[in-house]
Amino acid sequence: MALAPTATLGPSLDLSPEHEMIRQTAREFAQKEIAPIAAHFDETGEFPAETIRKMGALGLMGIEIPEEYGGAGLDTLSYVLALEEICKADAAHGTIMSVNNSLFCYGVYRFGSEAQKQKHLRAVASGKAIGAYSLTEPMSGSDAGTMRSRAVREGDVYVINGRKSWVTSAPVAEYIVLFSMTDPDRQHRGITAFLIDTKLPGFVLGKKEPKLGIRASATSEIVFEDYRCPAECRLGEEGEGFKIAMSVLDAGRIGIASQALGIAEAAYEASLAYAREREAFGQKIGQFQGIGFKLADMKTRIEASRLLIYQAALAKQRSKETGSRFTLEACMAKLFASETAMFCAHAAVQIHGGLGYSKELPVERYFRDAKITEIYEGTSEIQRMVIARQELGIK
Ligand code: COS
Repeated sequence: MALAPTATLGPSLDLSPEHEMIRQTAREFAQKEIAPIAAHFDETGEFPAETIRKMGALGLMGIEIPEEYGGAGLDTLSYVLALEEICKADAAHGTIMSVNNSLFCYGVYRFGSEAQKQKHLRAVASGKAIGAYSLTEPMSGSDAGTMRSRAVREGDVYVINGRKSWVTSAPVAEYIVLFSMTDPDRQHRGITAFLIDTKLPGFVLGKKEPKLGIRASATSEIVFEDYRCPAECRLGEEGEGFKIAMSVLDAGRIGIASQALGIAEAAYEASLAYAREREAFGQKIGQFQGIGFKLADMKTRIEASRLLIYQAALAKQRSKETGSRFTLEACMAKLFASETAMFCAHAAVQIHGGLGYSKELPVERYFRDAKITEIYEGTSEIQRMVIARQELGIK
């Protein structure tokens, strides 16, 4: 049974030669250009502008966006394959890539006007500018409908005031998809989306978020002080913001699942190699059941994550034709893959012993980077809530 024109499912998932080529191209770039510099950028917290620029030139910053809007014109499976490879080398590069592709480009392509696509999307999808997405506020995270920032219409502008937090890429972004309240009485139905130009007056960078992991991705608060957003930069209609935010997060969650898979694989491969060579008590440590069983569980969870991610990617691809939602598939992939990343990174540190705790190896970085995948773009608790609601038919 053919599931999609671009992929087939056999006993193992057989990718088309085109998809294999995309994976190989991303892998070679990631291992040659990103893996050697990952520790430095993790240590310093600098933004890796040069490698991100090269990723843009390779088409990795707008993979699914049609070429006429500056993207690479590829499918969702291509996106998850490429992202997984980038994250295997460095999850922080993957965060920047994922936000650009899923949280910015996908939303503007799906909900933007032709003029917005020409202006905002083309620049970001081609990698010439960085895009960001801003939903969270200091007092509104999982309960995203309760935001306090306000956008008030005055003639042909919206005057925006308020503080948003945890905005990935905010310090380097040229454009941000912002969600703000236009009609507080209508609660989540009073939220509206805007395309923010960070060069305009009234946009102020707030404190940098001091993070445990993915340290090379720039994350900060942003503050709006009487920012005047032209009405033509409203994304969608007034009051449609919450649905836009949620639909875009469905896409984003597939990206985070792919990021988690990349981290899990990196942790697993390092562990496998170490278990084959390190000796204790007169034998390779992989021969001890305590290590072998860990490797078996890691491998099994990784392959199960991969299948959930590919299923979600195919569902998203189908949605481009049918308009159907892929919320369930995206949440299941993110939930399982992120918990797999944490499981594998935790096991990898343990298998490596003292070396796993040392900055001389990347294993401790995988451990720090893995944790965020269980938190951002919806915590594991939120994923379980959404999956349960979908299954129960509550929403
Ligand atoms: N796609 C389209 N529409 C969606 C949707 C989706 N994935 N999820 C919800 N909606 C719609 C619902 O259909 C409902 O529509 P109506 O207004 O017509 O009834 C509306 O949005 C509100 O949905 P719901 O009642 O489920 O909202 P809740 O306030 O209960 O919250 C959760 C829903 C918890 C799922 C949502 O707030 C969420 O995902 N929170 C996590 C936010 C997050 O991931 N933050 C991280 C930001 S990025 S770092």
